[in-house]
Amino acid sequence: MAKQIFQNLLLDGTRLCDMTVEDGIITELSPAGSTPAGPETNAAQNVAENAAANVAAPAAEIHDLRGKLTLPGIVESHVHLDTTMTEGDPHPNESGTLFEGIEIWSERKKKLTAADVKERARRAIRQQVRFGVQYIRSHVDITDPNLTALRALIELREELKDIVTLQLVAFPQEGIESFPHGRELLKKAAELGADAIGAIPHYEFTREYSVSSLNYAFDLAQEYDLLMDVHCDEIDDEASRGLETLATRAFEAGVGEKVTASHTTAMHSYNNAYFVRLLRLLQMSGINFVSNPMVNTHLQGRVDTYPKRRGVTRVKELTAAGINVSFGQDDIVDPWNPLGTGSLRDVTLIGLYVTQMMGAAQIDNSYRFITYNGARTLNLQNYDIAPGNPANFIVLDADSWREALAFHAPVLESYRNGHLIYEASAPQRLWHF
Ligand code: 17E
Ligand code: FE2
Repeated sequence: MAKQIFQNLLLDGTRLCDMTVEDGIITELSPAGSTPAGPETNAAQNVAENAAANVAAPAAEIHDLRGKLTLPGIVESHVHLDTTMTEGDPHPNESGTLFEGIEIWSERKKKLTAADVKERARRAIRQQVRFGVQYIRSHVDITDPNLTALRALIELREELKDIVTLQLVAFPQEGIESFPHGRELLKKAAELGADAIGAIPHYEFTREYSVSSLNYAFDLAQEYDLLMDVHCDEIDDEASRGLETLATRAFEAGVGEKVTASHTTAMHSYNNAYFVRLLRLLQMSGINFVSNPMVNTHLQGRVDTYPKRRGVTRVKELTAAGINVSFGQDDIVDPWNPLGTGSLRDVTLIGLYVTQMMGAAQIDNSYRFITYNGARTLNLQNYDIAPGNPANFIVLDADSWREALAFHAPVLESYRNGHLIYEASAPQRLWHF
């Protein structure tokens, strides 16, 4: 696979391009039609013909992408691959609350083995790849004296590195200060090879623990030079204010682009006077946000009567203020989301509705929540369909993002370093009327 030419790919929803790839790296983007035409049917045959004709240019595989929408690999910026596919075990979450989910998981966690974690995570990743995902940030619960899930997913990160980029966050589900040896477990996770450090300030026993847990996690991330991604204020309590501590530490250390606040659902309930004050700090800090609109519309507002809060963070206002926000699914078939599929199209759709980002430009730009914005959250380098970058991209059965979003266009092909990692044929549909 030395040289490949991908023809007629629709970039940015507007530009029809040809793309040259050498040894898995994009070397050139040019207007469609500017690269030599080849038989559309068979790339292998084309290579053979080029070789037989002994043409001057090196033989190239030619792929016609037929003017279909091409995007860089989708970024899942927040999922839990240790808990995936455990829904109903030991029992379903009947209250639909975060807290019941944590209790159920705490039971299930006792049965973890490396083989169990890897088998379920692989199944979830296959679903994600089906929907175009190539980059995944997974939280992994490290409030387990054996760190079974983390060890297993570190192995899987290596085993699947040619298929997906897997980032692992050491996530203290049951607390840093409020769980036995929580601090030591988090440190051990950093030593074992986690990519990022997490925290859960709204779950700690006290406000003081909430602040000290964030300081401990922040210092640890600095010491090990790791990214940070905190489950931050995932509660309908307007007094939950871990975010201000996290953003202040990030601002003062000048590391905002490496720090992420996930969920921040309490921000939905903050009074506007406080929010306006906070927004200035958030802008100054440069931290990233991940919203999980599907799961948080399900989990939040559960102790409200009516009216019921939506409990999704202020995506519209943060975005308008120039702050980076990406979307995640959070859960695929586990105690917090029985119906997660791995499709970030579903998440984006719900996100647009629930945050009322339904203006024309907001809809047309919404792919950014699960592509470029996600890449920024994950601190990815070389993410884009551009010369010099790895040929990591997907082809959707649609002529525009709006069409893909509205009509749930399937992913037809997914390429990673120029290698086809997934393909599906466009469904044939017949209407008998
Ligand atoms: N754990 C947590 O604290 N919050 C969540 N949304 C999930 C797990 C899914
Ligand atoms: Fe989460």
